[in-house]
Amino acid sequence: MVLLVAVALAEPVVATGFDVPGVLPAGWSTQVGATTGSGDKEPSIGIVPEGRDGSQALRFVGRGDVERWPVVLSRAEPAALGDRFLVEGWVRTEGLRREGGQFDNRYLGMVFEDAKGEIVEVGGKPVQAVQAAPDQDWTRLSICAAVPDGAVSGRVVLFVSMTGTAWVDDVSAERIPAPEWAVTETTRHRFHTLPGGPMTEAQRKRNGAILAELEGRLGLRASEPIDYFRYPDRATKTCLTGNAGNAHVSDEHTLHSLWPVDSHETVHVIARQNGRCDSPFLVEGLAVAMSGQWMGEGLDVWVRRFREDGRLPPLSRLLTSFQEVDDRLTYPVAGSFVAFLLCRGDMSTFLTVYYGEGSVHERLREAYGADLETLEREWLAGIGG
Ligand SMILES: [Ca+2]
Repeated sequence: MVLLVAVALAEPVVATGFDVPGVLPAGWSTQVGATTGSGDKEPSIGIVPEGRDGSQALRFVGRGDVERWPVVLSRAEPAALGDRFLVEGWVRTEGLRREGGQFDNRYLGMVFEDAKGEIVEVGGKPVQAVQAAPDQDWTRLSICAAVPDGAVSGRVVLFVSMTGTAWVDDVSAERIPAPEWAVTETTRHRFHTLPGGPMTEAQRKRNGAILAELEGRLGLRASEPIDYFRYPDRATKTCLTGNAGNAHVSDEHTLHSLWPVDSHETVHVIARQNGRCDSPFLVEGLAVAMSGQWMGEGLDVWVRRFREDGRLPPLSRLLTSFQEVDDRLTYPVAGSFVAFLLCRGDMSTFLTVYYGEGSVHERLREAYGADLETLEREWLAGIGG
């Protein structure tokens, strides 16, 4: 986060210490954020001389009999898709707890609105926010909020809708311009890097070699050059892409990674350039199977361990609910099963299942002449242990 601000001059749009006694800063307002009854009793929200270093601060005092909970909002600032805002603030809390039907809101965040003033949700949530701890001394909270498609403005939002006391001071929001990526092109890649997250010449060559090797093993070619974005840290990747994972693919020629060399995502990109696979189990299984290991250990070692622990789910469940199961379990299991299929048949047989239509059960039966349960038994028998 610090790095982003350092490499690209950020433009502050909101900055207040809540230092005018008794009144909210110019442009700030309140509106009802939640109700826990039909009454109009509100929490005490005001500016008090209890800020950091003896200054004024905004204070929320909630009680069990409150039924109408206001949010505190900054004025609307223009926002456009692609913009990001770094929202920061200092928060102190004392005894925050839910009573009755209260909601667990104790956050600093940003809310975005469309041209009609309607909230534009992000990932099913109205606010991109960071929660304060229930009891904490002055702590700096920060959140990077990405402007969603359709939004034209954004506001900083502060919300406490529970019993207890919270103080907020020195709130700011900075517009973070697009970062200045350094680009190095090779025949097959465009490597994009930021200061603090470089990629050496040897690593670029290694990525090129991995691409060629994987194409050979898959029998597929990535016809388009690959845009490889390497991030210096997870906070920067999350802020810039909205995806907090170690690495991901955003379209058929673009991968984003924390690592300077990435084989797993390269498999995804090659596969995506050659068609669509509708099964996350097969997509991740193929990428893991190609590397032959998971977090430094053999795939079958993981499966044996899960079986001994009683944690190995039936494959039928992974086929339907892959994203609902812990990925520390799903990835090596899917990888091990796909590796088994690649031993049982050849790559092109597997790819008919991968790119096939209809249920995965039917595709497996057609390609391997056996149903899922039979294949699963064979696979586990081969793993032993
Ligand atoms: Ca202050």
